[in-house]
Amino acid sequence: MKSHWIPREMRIAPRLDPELKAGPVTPRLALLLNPFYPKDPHASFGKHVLTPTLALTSLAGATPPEWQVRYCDENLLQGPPPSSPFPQVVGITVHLTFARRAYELAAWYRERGATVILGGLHVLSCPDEAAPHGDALALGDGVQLWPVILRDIEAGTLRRVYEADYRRPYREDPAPRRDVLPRDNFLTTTSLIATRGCHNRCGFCYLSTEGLHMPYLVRDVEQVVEEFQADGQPYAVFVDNNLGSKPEYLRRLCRAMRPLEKIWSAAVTIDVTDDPSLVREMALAGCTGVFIGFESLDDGNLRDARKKTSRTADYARRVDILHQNGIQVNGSFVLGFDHDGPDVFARTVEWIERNRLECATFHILTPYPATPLFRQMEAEGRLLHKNWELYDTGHVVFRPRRMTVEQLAEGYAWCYETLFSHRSIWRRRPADWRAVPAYLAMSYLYKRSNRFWHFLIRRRLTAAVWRPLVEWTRRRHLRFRRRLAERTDAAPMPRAEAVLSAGV
Ligand code: B12
Ligand code: SF4
Repeated sequence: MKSHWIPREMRIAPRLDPELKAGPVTPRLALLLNPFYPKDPHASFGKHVLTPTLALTSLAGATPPEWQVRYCDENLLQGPPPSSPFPQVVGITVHLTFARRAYELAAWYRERGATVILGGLHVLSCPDEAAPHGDALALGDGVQLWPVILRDIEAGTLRRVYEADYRRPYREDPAPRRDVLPRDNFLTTTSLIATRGCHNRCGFCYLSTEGLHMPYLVRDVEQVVEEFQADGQPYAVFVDNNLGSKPEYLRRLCRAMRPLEKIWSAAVTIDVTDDPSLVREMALAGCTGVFIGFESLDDGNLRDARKKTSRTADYARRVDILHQNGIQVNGSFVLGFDHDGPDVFARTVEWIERNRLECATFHILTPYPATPLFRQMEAEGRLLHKNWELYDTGHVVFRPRRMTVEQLAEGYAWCYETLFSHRSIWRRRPADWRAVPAYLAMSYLYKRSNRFWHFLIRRRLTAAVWRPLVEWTRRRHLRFRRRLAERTDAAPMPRAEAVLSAGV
């Protein structure tokens, strides 16, 4: 297996100085922290600065006005998190892959006098594990809990556990505060969210976590448009699990976004193509790319996962509908399901190339704690360990049914190597030659330039270098949209020359 370049600071979290004596606690100062996680050298480093998580900006938006808020994302490679002025409260978002780091940070801040609140997906899945590491846990929707927690801290009545479900009307949430973000460090700061939940409940997805009740809720389209406009960026990434669960809502959202003349990408399921007129509306509203969880090209795997989707034999036709509307397809594929044998890797890559997917991400099947898949694997004695750091979809953490652990690990690496090779990039070039230069620029800049990404991230040059490219894309996309709007016939459009990709 080829070894990949990865600098130390992308593998190992910054050192927390055990000797450091922090200054006095600053009352009503809250620090919001996104902990470090090791990067997968097979994939693009660019995805980590594509767009920020909305967890912390949403908490910032829900913070009472008498509190000051600071934001820190350790993955921006700017060294250890801040300690001067020293915060009264530290809120840490915890996912399973960076739970250990979150606990280290929590201990470090608590030793120096801060009150530490832990929240996020992993705290909900494993509250007993998280409990000793924080002064309080937030289980569920932090937008409701965070202001209550801060008020209890002020009143000296902090409880150990706070719980909120996701049933409150979504429109009642305050807008996330994106002004707390370091704007230079991200390709775009406009992570948007319009919907919550998903009409599916796949057994491997975190949405099927025990105790997580997340009905499909939508925000008012006007709120979403206002946030998009207010952040002043030309490009937004929707971080919704599935923006297309309610097609009629998506249509309304598209119509409301169209006059903004901006571009965006989003995750949807392939059934968004059930109605090609909806795909056209997406393109006319500025959609340049979609992230689609195809998961598998085997119907048996999808059935086992309880994913309600079209037959895999129909995927190719549906990808074409997106392409005809100038929408790039970033396909997500999960490897290691029970019907997958050692031939799955070559078959998947061959399919991606044949259908000219502009981008794809691969994930080794990973049983997230408290999901049906986890319980099944545990009951069958197939889990190799519970070292959450390796539950990052880049490592094999269970015994596959139809191949060995080594075959799965090597096959995963092979898929990325093959897909990022010059040969594969060239094979997947758009059919319309006018779209080829922009496609090649995107492919080489995004996927084959990890040294360059490292340089940009460290020097905080991500926005400076990418913004002109994004603006160039937006202008080209506006021309494409005009041509698309003028066409009344059903003849295929030449592909749009998009340069960006959801990549989430
Ligand atoms: C944006 C995003 C990213 C971004 C940024 C991630 C980051 N942490 O910096 C990028 C592209 C870098 C990324 C990378 C990855 N991601 Co990601 N990502 C997302 C995505 C699409 C949106 C996150 C978001 O903004 N959600 C909206 C916020 C508002 O929801 P939330 O985080 O749950 O926060 C709410 C509550 O949990 C709570 N809360 C959260 N934190 C805190 C803290 C406190 C103090 C309090 C009070 C409350 C609280 O309040 C919030 C408001 O209700 C989610 C899917 C999703 N829609 O959530 C996946 C998701 C989080 N990613 C996931 C994964 C697996 C990854 C990767 C490992 C994938 C890969 N193989 O590369 C990588 C690497 C990250 C890692 N090693 O952990 C999984 C995590 C699964 C799990 N059980 O942990 C998710 C859920 C996707 C999925 N369907 O599987 N990701
Ligand atoms: S379709 Fe995607 S977001 Fe929806 S439940 Fe399945 S994996 Fe999760």
